[in-house]
Amino acid sequence: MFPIDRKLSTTINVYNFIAVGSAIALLGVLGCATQAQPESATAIQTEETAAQSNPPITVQAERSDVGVNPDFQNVTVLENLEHPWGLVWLPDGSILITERPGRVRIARDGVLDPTPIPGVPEVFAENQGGLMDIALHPRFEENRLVYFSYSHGTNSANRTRIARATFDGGSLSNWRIIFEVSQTKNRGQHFGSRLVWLPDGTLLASIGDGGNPPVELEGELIRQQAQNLGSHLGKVIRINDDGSIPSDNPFVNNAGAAPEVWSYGHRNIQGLAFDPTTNQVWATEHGSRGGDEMNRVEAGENYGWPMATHSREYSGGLISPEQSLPGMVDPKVVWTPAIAPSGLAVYTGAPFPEWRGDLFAGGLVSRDIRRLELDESGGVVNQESIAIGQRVRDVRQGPDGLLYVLTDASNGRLIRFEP
Ligand SMILES: [Ca+2]
Repeated sequence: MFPIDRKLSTTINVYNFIAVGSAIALLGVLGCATQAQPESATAIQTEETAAQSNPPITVQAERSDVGVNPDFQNVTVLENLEHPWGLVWLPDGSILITERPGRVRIARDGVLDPTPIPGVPEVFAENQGGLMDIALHPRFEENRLVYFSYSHGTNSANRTRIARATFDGGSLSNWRIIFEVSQTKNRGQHFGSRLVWLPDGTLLASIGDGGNPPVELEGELIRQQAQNLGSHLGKVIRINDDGSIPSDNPFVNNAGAAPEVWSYGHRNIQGLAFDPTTNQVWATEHGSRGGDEMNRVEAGENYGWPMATHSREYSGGLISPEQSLPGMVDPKVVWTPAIAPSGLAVYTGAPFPEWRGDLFAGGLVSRDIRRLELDESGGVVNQESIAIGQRVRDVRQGPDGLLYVLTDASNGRLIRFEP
């Protein structure tokens, strides 16, 4: 697309230049434009072919020393948050923040209330587990419903749950589980989980594959469940706001499939975002040793794990000899070494017009944010590291159009980027 855009732009500039000139000159310009068409058509074909055959962008993660762009500054908005995981803004500008040990905090007028919001049940808060994401119902102002993802159970039998509760401004009540993974597993790994609303009022949630070897389920490594359509593990699921099943989910007519499944073949998605401009869903996914991914996620598709992956066992051995397989969707970005992605935002705000349409992916291990520029076909064409210096758990755009970052620490912070 770009070559023809440039040519049109050039033609228009020439036209402006000769606007006061003769009709003969104008005809000459139009003639040039006509003659240019075959060349442009070839250029488009080449561009599209290249886009289809392009391997995913692979970058080195040792770039966290890249300096912060001088066009903005980082401001610490809140601190003393214990392993914060997700956040939302209420209509009055207050911020609700989840802490992984199982608390919901509120900041009003920029001041963190020292008392957690009452009404949160006990969660399984070990290792990667605990209270994770938070999302407001799209009609929160009418129904006051807040949604949570969290791990529940014990070290020997646990699972990811999604619940909703009513928030009256001071406490949560009517906590109701609207979804839980059908199988329990052991240990504290790979729960997911992010929550994202689609414009049709359905809710997407990412569910992890259950854990690394040697964790097993039903006599095989639990990660194999990511390819089992009958399991919720290693999936993005889609449910209605009350937990019921949307009738147009991709596998509702497949007798062996869990009807909530929307996409599969995922390892552990902790970044999930909807782009309202392009109507596309993006997800960042942890690999084990290298092979972290960013995928454009679509209904019914298989994203490969653990059959096709750039990732290796933590011991260094192969997980699969295949990095790509027919019928499985390749990632748009692969990060080796791993950045450990968590939190993903599509920027649409006004304060940073040059960032509009870009994706911002947080990195726990890389301690930075990756700004990813997309082309018109949704391909990633450029990547920039914005150093944060702390583990990044979540990235969000605020109602003010500014970018906000949660850092993962026992004294975690909320940071804001300002022009
Ligand atoms: Ca994959």
